[in-house]
Amino acid sequence: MSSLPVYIGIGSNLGDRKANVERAIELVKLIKGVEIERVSSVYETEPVGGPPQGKFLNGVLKIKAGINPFKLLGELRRIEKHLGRKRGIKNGPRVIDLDILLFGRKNINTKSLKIPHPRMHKREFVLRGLRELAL
Ligand code: PH2
Ligand code: MG
Ligand code: MG
Repeated sequence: MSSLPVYIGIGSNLGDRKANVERAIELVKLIKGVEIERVSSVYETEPVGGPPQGKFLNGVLKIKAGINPFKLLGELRRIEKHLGRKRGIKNGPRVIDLDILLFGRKNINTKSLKIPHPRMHKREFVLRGLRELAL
């Protein structure tokens, strides 16, 4: 199976943030067709946008994905749900957020999935992890 380098952004600002991030990484490891290549440090960041809310823990994962981007999106949504994510206000507080940032060199622009992630270049909390993994 051919596989592509994929970067995933992780964020949490509700509940036990560190445990949420760690459990999410463990669950990503279990996705069939996915291998974790690298994990950035996990760092605390000020919330960007949305209502007043607590600080985030953020990090970035580099994986090798042998599944297509829509299948991966479905798996990440399933993990978010499993960890207790409720869909609420836009950019509001969340137990866990798993965003596909880059999927090889693919460009995807559908309602449910946009790759590269349309706001990643403006978000220091994402760039910090990407920068680390690019070293
Ligand atoms: N995610 C958002 C909105 N704002 N701010 C920080 N610091 N970290 C995030 O992960 C984050 C955010 C929407 O997904
Ligand atoms: Mg997000
Ligand atoms: Mg998201």
